[in-house]
Amino acid sequence: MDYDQVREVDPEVANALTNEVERQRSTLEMIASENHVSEAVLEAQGSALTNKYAEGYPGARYYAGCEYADVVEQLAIDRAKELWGAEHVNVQPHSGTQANMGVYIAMLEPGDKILSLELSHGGHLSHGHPANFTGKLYEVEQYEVDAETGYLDYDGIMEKAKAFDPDIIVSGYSAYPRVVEWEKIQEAADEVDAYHLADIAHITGLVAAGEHPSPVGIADFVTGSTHKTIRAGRGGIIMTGEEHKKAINSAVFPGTQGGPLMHNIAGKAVGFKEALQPEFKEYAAQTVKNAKVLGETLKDHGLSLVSGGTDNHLLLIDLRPSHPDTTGGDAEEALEEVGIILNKNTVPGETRSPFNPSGIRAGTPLLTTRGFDEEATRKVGDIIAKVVDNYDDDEVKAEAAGEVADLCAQFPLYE
Ligand code: DSN
Repeated sequence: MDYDQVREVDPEVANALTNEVERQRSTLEMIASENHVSEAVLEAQGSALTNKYAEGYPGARYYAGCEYADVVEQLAIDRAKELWGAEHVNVQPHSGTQANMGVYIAMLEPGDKILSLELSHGGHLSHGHPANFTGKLYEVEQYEVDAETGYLDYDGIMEKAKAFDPDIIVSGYSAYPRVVEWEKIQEAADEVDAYHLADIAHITGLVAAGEHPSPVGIADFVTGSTHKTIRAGRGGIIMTGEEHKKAINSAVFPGTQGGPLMHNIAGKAVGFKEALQPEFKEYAAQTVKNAKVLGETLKDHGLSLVSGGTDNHLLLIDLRPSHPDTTGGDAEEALEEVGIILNKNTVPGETRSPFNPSGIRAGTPLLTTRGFDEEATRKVGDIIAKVVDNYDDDEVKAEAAGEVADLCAQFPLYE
């Protein structure tokens, strides 16, 4: 990855690109929503399809010259149907948020009601946060996880649904480490005659591989990101039944987007093909095993996990019980110094601010892509605990940085 042609035209950008590859190679990336896509996916995303306008859908475009765009988009759709078993798939959303927007615009009117999980309890901006279009266009009521257990409170969701009478209930989360019982949320939606949108952005790959139960066939709409655990080209996806096909397609284009990003759709098609191979199931299973081992290791070192552990690819660490004077920002910064990249995160019952909250979130999708097994992941847990314990001790951080460098060398990336 030398970016020779970019370098000839624009050395400043070329340097930033090669530095970014080097940064990813030489640090342990643990942001739960990220992944390292294959070089095949990178190549597809950098293809000449970026030049093509293809408003419309395969076989029904507004412009000429779409024959290869049609091939690529149809392959992405067919493969997605095979991966997730949905009747209808739209692969055009530019992101997970755009996918959610497609559903809201298709099914709701401004002023309609959304019931969703509160952001600091693991929800997402596009589920109704006041700073997001959802919070401005719709009336929003939010549910929370159980304060004691950190698990979703399904009875509480049912109660809120009855009291608020929403038009849509949103499930699926950004920082929830446990299995989601989709049927229970569907029961609440049925009770109040609301639609159910399951946003599986984080767990698309786990659902496709059978490592997490699927909401497809339960919820009316399933949205996702295509670059997280599924490890395909960057963007979003909407899945639904035949009955909503027309409404969803019209809401994406022309409702909320113009020309689809065909190069990204090519990256989705290639990544979906990779995810249909048997090795992907092993990858997803190992991602979950690694997350569990990471959680156990951190607990052995005295750290507290929201809900006490994980069933999926991520962990939410509440620093308050073990390190009352250390903020998520302190921990994020010290870990970045040693080459472990994760994010500060709010925790349920947050007592600080979203800008410097009380927790950190860590995921194993990227380490697992590099080939980390349980033993190597345990070492990462040891390093994280040591750095959090000694976040202002330069000697400890220098030792940790050396250990991170050794692990990066042992599990090379983009060779
Ligand atoms: N930014 C993503 C995450 O980190 O969860 C969600 O959009």
